Amino acid sequence: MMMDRRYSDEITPEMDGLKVTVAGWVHDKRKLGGLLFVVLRDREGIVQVTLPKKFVVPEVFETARGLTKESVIRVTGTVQKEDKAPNGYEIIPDGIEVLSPAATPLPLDPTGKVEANLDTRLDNRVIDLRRGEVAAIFKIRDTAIEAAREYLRSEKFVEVQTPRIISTSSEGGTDLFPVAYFEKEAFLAQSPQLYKQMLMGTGFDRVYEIATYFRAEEHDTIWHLNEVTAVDCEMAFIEDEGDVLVVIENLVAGMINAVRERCGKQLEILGRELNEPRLPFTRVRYDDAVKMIDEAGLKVPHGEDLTTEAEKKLGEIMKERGEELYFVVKYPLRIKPFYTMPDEDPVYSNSFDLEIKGREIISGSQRIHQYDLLVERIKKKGLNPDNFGSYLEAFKYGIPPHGGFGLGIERFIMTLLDLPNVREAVLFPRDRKRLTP
Ligand code: AMO
Repeated sequence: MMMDRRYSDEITPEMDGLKVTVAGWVHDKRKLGGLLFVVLRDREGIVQVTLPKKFVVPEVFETARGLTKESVIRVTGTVQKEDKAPNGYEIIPDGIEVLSPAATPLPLDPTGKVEANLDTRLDNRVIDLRRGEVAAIFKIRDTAIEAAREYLRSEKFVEVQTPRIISTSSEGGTDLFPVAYFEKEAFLAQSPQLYKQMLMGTGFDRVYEIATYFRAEEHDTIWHLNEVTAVDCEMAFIEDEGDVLVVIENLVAGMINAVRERCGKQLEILGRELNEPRLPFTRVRYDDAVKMIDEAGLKVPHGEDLTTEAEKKLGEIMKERGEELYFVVKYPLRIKPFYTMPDEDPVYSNSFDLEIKGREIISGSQRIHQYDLLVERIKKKGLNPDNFGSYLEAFKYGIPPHGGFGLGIERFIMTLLDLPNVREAVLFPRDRKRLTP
């Protein structure tokens, strides 16, 4: 049977005299004259357990005295109104049970009083995640994903799961992790790209996946991960990429507003305030973006992808105009993946990125749905159409005009909360050097 226990925030001073059970970690222990205080921490906050030596059973007092910090305990006792205690109450115990003792010394101080660098924190992530500020990030992440699902469902998107083991690159390029798959060549999926497009030929005309992208990029930056979580969408029967932009605006605004409304406590812990997003988001053409960055004194080669530095500069320019969220649209076709639909002027493409404060969070486009053009573009990119057999096959038998995008959750959370490193937004990050924990 599950323990009958209450979270710290489910107990109030008005429950004075009531018997309760709480369970959690020993956050702190203090002695003051004939009093022993054990501060217990659970998911929702802290509870003060007060032991006046004279009034508690000697064994209970001895158990409390012997507790090491971060041990897991269960306490049963009586609620007592106490203005000086956190939340206005304390618990006078008549039983303390050690469910799991913690060894000493601790590899990391979970109260955060002793500062530790990110590497040490990630090495000891289980203990690091006990800290309120760290846990708050993941509650917010959970809420953002929950809101994404709510919005997409309300717009009739169907949640799907596509293969994580694939036989060919979906994004072009060589950033693939090989997998030993019997006698065949296989890789971890860079994205669901080819599968979500194929699904557009099935009748499921709006799909999304909370996907994992595996990217074998050798970057070692505050901004790159080798394992990414994304909200990955595809929708059919669009006129052009403009229809996709509207879905993104509502999706992103929905995610931000849900965090604003449901995560007040977590935002307060993190000391962050979020502005309500203003719709529609401004669309800046790639050409204009390059011009603006150029005029601000940073040279960007026209026709190339925007560097991190260039994006940052554009973010500063847009911020001066009061815009934190904006699209960059109509990138040169040359720098976009083979599946991207060319613009009427084929130098450009029906592609876009969503930027938040100078950082790319989303990338997407209208896709090519014409078989011949797709084969031509694959060849033009120096890829071999034979490697795209079953994908190309789907385009022979009726596939509607479609488009979609991928939203990187970690980058979204990082920029939204102004975190200094994208790794802060992953429970157990995978990067160039890190494979454990
Ligand atoms: P793209 O490769 O631009 O597009 O990825 C989409 C979004 O995923 C996130 N992302 C990353 N986040 C952290 N570290 C990385 N190494 C990393 N790589 C990508 C970013 C990025 O905007 N198939 C297309 C999407 C589409 O067109 O539907 C794609 O994968 O937030």
